[in-house]
Amino acid sequence: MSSATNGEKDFHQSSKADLFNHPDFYQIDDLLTEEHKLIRGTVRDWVKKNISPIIEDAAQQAKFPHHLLKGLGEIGAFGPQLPAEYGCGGLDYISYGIIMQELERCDSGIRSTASVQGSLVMYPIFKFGSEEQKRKYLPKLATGELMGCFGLTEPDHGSNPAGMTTNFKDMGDHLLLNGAKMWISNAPFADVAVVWAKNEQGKIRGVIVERGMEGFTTPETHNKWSLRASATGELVFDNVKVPKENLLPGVEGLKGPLTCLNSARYGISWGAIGAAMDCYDSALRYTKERHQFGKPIAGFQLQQKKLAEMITEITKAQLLSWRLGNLMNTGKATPAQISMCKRNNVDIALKIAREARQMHGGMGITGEYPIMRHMMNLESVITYEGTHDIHLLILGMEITGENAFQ
Ligand code: TGC
Ligand code: FAD
Repeated sequence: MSSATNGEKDFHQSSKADLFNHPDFYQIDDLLTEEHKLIRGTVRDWVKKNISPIIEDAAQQAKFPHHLLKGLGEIGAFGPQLPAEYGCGGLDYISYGIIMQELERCDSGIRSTASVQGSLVMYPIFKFGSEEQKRKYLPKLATGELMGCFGLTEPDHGSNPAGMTTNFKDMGDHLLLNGAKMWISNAPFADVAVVWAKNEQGKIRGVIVERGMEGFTTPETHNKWSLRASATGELVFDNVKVPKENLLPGVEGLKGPLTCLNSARYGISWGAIGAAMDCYDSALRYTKERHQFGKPIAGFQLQQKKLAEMITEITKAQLLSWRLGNLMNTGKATPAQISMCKRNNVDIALKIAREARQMHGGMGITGEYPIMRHMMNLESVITYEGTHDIHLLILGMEITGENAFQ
């Protein structure tokens, strides 16, 4: 079971109300169903009540708020896009996106936990697992009774996972796993890890490793300036004996983990809009309230330019993600379309966070406002799940047919 330790009492409850209201400049709500809006309202209310009051303190203390996991499971944040027959949400991809948006509106680290659980742990078990594996793990992962992590990146293989050296040997009655993964979200407390490793033929396969298996450790990565409310760690495998039934039977090769990343990257495209909206919403309120030179700073053209450009970029990002969600729902979305959306939306969110930071003046560097936390979080979001430049190269290859990676 999870090594969860931090409870609600470990965090200072802020008395400041979360006043967030989402901008909808192009009436994009008209493109959503009543169910989508209901889901958004439910998640937003839960986030305002449970996460907003403690998130700043969690980030300042660099502690993951474990006590939120049960509630996240209850609101359907874990695997909402997977079928109800395995205890999951049975919702469409737009609903999944909306949930990621509402979580990241508060903090990218909390969205990260949910993305990893739903798209990188539950999805591969659903898509590539045996019926026994699905029945054993998915219902408990959906409620948060079990938490998972996804091990692809290694110390020497980040953007180029094909070069991984983590490997396993078939020992007859079990697999013997050796190697190490780095930068793994949820690793320090995960009960299960979906790990990608090479077999003796050099083919990449997925294996489910459980906490408690001898030789398996998950040291935490400390001193991050980003995603401080998310737990990151390593996965170290020293002659770990993994039962053969823990091998994911349904896939071989790099397309296994990359297929999972399609789902997670899509969710991040919505999540980043959430962070951008929160920065915009806060900047709009602040510039109307803050007076300098005898009037609200919102009355100065330079501030209006920033706000007008922010809402324009948010609106374009909303339309990209909405359209991509519909393509995901019909199984038509391509990896390059997903790259465009993840890359664009995280980029605009980071730029909006930087502008909003300036608009809050000195207050923008404090924990009184969420801006600096979003800004620092987004520095990870623009790097993980494929860096900004890797997504550009994926797009470049799609439109030219030429591979510029190597
Ligand atoms: P390449 O030769 O192009 O492809 C190998 C095989 O994979 C297939 N493929 C895909 N399949 C599904 N979806 C995709 N998006 C796919 N992209 C490629 C491809 O068709 C081929 O299949 P087959 O049958 O021919 O074998 O592979 P490559 O080695 O040249 O690499 C391509 C590249 C650079 C784009 C890829 O390696 C890449 O995306 N690198 C970035 C690595 C990355 O994104 N890592 C993320 C780690 S997980 C993480 O960051 C989680 S953070 C979570 C959080 O906290 O929210
Ligand atoms: P590198 O690959 O070394 O890249 C360094 C720089 O070189 C980048 O700017 C990159 O764009 C550039 N570059 C690389 N190749 C090329 C090229 N061909 N052409 C031009 N430029 C290039 N991984 C997981 O598996 N699971 C997780 O849960 C997970 N969570 C994470 C959480 C956090 C907080 C962070 C920071 C990372 C996480 N990652 C996770 C790892 C993440 O996916 C990698 O950091 C990312 O893929 C980049 O790899 P790297 O850090 O090794 O950078």
